Amino acid sequence: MTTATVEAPAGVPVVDIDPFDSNFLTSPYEDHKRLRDAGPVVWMPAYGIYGAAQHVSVHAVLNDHATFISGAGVGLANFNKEEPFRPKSLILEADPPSHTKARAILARILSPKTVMQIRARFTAEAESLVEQLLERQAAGETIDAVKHIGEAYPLKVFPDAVGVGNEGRENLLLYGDMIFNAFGPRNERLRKAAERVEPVTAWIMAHCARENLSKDGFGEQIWRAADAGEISPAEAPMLVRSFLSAGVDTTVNGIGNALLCLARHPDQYDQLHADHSLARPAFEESLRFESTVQTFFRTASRDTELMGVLIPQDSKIVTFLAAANRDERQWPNADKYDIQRRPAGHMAFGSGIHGCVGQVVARLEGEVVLTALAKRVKRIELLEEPKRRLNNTLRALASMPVRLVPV
Ligand code: OVM
Repeated sequence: MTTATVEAPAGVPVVDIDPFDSNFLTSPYEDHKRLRDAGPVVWMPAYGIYGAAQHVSVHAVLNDHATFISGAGVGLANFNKEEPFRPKSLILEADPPSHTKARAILARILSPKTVMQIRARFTAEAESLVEQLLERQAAGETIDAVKHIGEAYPLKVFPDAVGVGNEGRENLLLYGDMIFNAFGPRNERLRKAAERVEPVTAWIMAHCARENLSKDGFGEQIWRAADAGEISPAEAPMLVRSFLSAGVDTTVNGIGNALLCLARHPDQYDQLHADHSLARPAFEESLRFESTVQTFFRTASRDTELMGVLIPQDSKIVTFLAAANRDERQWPNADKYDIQRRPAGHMAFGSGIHGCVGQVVARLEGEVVLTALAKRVKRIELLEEPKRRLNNTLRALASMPVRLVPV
């Protein structure tokens, strides 16, 4: 579905691509190149929005948070003109000064010190998962790298860390699919995901309540910030909601995409298998090569100029994080998956004041899963072509039957 075409502003390269079309979402990389090559800032008549796909322009937008604000929504919808899909996130869809306060609390909870405390548990869970999967495979079961690793691992460790009980955790995947679709247009994909919006949202909000969170998790720490008067008791469940919104479907697909990269590039897996210290750089390169969050939007808070293009106040601009991560102006052999690369400055976690606040936990999950596999598995063989789960924002997978060849 495309909205009415708004007239193209003079002097801006026009790219007539629908970035929420199924073909685009299935294989975006050639269209990403078209977007980059048209210029640092383009006009997209399909939605009447500006677009940035080069590394330099994505970086410029995300690092000027006063001009390119988040409070009017980080999806296609302009919250100054239309009702948000759900009550706004206190961190994602907020600007300073209120953003600063929410960010400080989440950053303290998701700190490197926290990672030191959870590391042993996260490692043990990854090792026992791989062990268990090898046993099930030996007993004749087919392993699905999406369901049994990409989904199973984050659905175990992250809700455990937040302090959410075991019952109904599949709601976290349904909710993630819904909210990441909701950053795009109100197309068929969103309508389908939103069919179950009421029970799923009710489950999520129930698990933001203090009495449903364990005493030793990240969720309870939010409530303690409310006790201390840093936030109001009404704000606490909304910040817990951010954990449950941003912490699962992202790492699920970050891990899934990494496993697909490694299965498709056996020479790269060989290197990881030979040197487990490559787990972290391999995860990082996978994030660059197949960025989980493909796009985020900003809204111009005033008339401005971006790399020679005039952008009127209230315009929406989409930043193609995944295209920036394949920009040949930034990365030598950008389309080569190379786990030795160390792609510092990639945009998969965003950039600037809204850069992923959970990235230390995401990296921990990726690292320990890849390390556990590298130790026990000498090759990941694809048994069938993996199936995609198309989402307006996420590069997501539905299934990936594999054989894990044990050492
Ligand atoms: C939030 C939220 C939701 C989705 C994504 C995200 C990637 C944050 O509710 O704060 O960050």
